[in-house]
Amino acid sequence: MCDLHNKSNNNEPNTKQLLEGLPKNWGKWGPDDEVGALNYLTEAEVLRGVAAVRQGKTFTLQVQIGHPGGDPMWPARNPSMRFNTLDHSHYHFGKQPHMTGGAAYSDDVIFMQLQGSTQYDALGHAWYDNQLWNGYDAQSTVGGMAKASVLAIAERGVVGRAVLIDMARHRGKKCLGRGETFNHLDLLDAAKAQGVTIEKRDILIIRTGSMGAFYELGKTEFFKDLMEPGLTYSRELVEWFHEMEIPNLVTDTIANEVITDPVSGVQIPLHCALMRNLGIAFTEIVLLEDLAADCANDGQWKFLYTAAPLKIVGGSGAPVNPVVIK
Ligand code: UVW
Repeated sequence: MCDLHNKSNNNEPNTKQLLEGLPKNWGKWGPDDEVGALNYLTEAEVLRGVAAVRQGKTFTLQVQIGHPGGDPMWPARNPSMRFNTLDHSHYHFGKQPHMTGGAAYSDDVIFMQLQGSTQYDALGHAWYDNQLWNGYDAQSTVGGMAKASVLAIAERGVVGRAVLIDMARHRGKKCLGRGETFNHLDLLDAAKAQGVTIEKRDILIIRTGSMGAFYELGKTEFFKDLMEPGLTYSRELVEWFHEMEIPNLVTDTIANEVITDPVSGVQIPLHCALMRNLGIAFTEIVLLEDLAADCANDGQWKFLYTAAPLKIVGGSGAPVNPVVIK
């Protein structure tokens, strides 16, 4: 796990060695930067996104928190729990707060993992070698993220031109298979087949069909020996993301990558190479079924993307409901 426990075990493959010599954007936007590659989304990029709007159709990409079918998330995390603290039952038993005039209202609370739904990861969410994005000390994560928390992304917001690459549809599948991988060359092939160009500074949205499968299969079947499909690590892929100045990677999977690199055995190498080293924002667990079906129907795979996670002080991630405008 990305040296999360700072152990050096000589028998294990090593993230630091794997990523040695690959590009880093540390310092590029100053010593205090906490939003990384989102800095690429300048005013000109926002206008490029606006220029991609053609029809006025809108789509929201968040999965439902507390859906009766369950909350899709990393299996080690716990599902959300929402409770009413005030509803008609309180009025029925005379336990309600008094409101002059007779108006009534309901209240509730939720307990959830901040990464337990569609979410932005903070840039400091994953690290190795005791350093986070921009070189911040891993000590700064203790008790809440003092550096590179999700708050910085939330305060900034994310607006730009996005391109959807439908890898599942490109491979003639409803959903990619268990552990099925693809790389940047596959993305380029799929883009060509879709008739769209991935341009420099595009927000990259990738559909594998995985979230659709969660609701179709049900959570028990979905989580059985879970091995997500996804992007797979290579040095060329990391260099491509760097050269393309991709600000934000958005996918319908839990981890935005195959969790274990099939070649080296290193786990979550793209969290380390793209998020920690290049400062690329990660948005995970989006639901793309409606958007992808619409794009396949009208052939418009590029559009304006807007999102802002919740402003959680010290958060390593936060829920978000991105909105796409075609
Ligand atoms: C981990 O990588 C541990 O989590 P996530 O997929 O939510 O970023």
